Amino acid sequence: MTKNIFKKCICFVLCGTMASTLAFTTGGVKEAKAVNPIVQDVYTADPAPMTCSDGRLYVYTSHDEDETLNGFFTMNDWKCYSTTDMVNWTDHGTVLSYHEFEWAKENSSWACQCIERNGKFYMYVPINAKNGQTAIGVAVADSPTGPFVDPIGEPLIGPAPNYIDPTVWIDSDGQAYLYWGNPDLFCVKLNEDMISYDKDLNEDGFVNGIKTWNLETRDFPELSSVTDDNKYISSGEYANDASDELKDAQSQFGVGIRVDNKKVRRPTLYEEGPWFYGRNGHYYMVYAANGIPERIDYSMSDSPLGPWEYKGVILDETMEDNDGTGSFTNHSGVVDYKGHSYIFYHTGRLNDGHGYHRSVAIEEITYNDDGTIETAPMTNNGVDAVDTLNPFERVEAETIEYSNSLKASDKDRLGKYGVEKEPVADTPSDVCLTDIQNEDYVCVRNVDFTQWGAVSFTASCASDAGNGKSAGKIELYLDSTDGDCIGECDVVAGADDKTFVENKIELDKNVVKGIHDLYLVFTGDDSKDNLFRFDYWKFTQGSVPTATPTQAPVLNPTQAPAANPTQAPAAQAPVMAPVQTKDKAADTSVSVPGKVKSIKAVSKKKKITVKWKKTKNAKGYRVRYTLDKKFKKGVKSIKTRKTRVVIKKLKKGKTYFIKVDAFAADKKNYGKVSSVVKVKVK
Ligand code: FUB
Repeated sequence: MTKNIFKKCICFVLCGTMASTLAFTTGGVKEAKAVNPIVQDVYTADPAPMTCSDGRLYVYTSHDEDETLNGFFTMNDWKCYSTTDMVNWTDHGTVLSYHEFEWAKENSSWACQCIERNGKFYMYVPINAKNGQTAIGVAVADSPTGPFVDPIGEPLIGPAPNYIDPTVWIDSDGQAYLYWGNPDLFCVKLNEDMISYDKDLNEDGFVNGIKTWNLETRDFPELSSVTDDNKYISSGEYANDASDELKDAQSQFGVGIRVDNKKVRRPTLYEEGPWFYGRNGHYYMVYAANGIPERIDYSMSDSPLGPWEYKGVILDETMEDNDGTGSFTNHSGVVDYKGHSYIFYHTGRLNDGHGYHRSVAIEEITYNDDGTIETAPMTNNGVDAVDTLNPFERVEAETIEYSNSLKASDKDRLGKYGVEKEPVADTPSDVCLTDIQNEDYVCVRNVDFTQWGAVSFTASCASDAGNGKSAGKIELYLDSTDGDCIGECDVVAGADDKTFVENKIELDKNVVKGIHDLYLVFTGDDSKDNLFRFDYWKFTQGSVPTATPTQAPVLNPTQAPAANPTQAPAAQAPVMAPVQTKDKAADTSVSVPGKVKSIKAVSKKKKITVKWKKTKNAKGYRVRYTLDKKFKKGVKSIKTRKTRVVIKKLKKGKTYFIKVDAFAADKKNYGKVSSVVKVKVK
């Protein structure tokens, strides 16, 4: 990459020499990359998303160590990432480990969940107690990223066999429920302090504070000697012999063939990894189901304590059009954010991925009017952005959509970057990007430089290269590492590797404008394992003209022209329209295309071919399609320069709604949208 970079790079220097006649194209070919898995430098599993009062969406994950010991889960700590747009994730590093719990045995940091209450954050974790049995612990923090501490010095629940996978929800009346368990399902009603429960509760199915759904073979006498996996469990056959309890369990958590060592071990589909929540008056229990490989199923109820009713499959890699997981377990977390609904899960899709090297992925999901959830495909593409990234506010260097880290692909870099605690504590974020080697890069997506452009770039870095000496460079590319370089920032070392220094270069605001994916490519001494630590970066916006009646600037709807306008965190994860990427900051001087006419669509073999007439002043077209008549949910978009597209991998039997509009040469101004066509997929 280096030669390429230097050939293409047009350098801007601090003293302000500008390449005023810069020939620049913003349309570099986008590198083939997938958004799933969302973290590429470490293995992450068991995702637990949480919307936060700071407006960000956090996801807490367990962490599969690179070295798998004894051919089993090797997990020592929990990690945390956050986003405001669903595609760029800020790495907050390790936020908790089993070391925090004095009563814990090593290597047992399995699936966790965190929840906010009254300005505090409670993380529920399964850990092995010193006696080897599992237990549910709790840790509390004043911030979503910790530090988390054990407030009680003992397990919250247990130890007891198979106490894993806690999930927590605070209902609208303020009552918090904690569910957990494999293969039985348990529940406690947490006290308001979130770190205790009433152990004397002995009513409504609670015994000593715990309500249990018995879901193992041994719980049903009629299954105790069964070795014929079909006799009781295959649909229908058990019906005559099964007790009412067994029938009830199966109606709540599904009926399936569940065989382990030739014994029928699980009489229902429920396996583990419950995710409990309420939404629009319905309660949901989403869980890993159907044994190995696990898929994600769900049950619903009108009450937080059941009875549950089995509702079906949300994610299943064995279904058609799935990109697969490559992991024998699965574990999900479901959340609404900025008007969209998502399911987080894990796969083994990173380089050297497998059942003990898992990685977090996300899909968008759709709720039907009755609250049921549509089955979703598991994809490599992941989800679309729901917001842009504001480069005029400090952006943590560990905010990343994609990086060429070790595990992203076997073709990628030889080392891997990491995050580490900052050696200085006076910065808002306490981690920085580290282990940066020559030709590493990170990409951040949908960076909105606005129509007024960016005039400078600043990067805060620390290095041991020697005071005033060069530690390397950060090269900036728009839309591709193969695209044109918009600037090259020298990283100059400070007094020592703990001293962060701001390095600044000037940019041409006529070049760095609009919405782009930004690639930060690190270059320097090839022999160094860590060129520099990188704490944050930011751009400075070009001056914003004052709006007058005759000169009104065209604003995008989420962005006022005042200083650093975007991304003000809203109190409660506000509902926002999905971002139509790279079509903001419209320029009124270009010829706006007309309305797209004569749109026709036909379906064959799970594809839809859409055609329309050529439109005046159109540089290209945007085709939007969705299952939602109102175009509010699950809208996907394809851009093309032709007057025809083939939409692939659609759901057979589903009816899609499609509309097309044309964009101008500036790729920002759009003409009127065509009429909507409706097509059933064949
Ligand atoms: O990550 C360890 C275990 O694997 C979790 O506790 C289960 O939910 C499964 O994902």
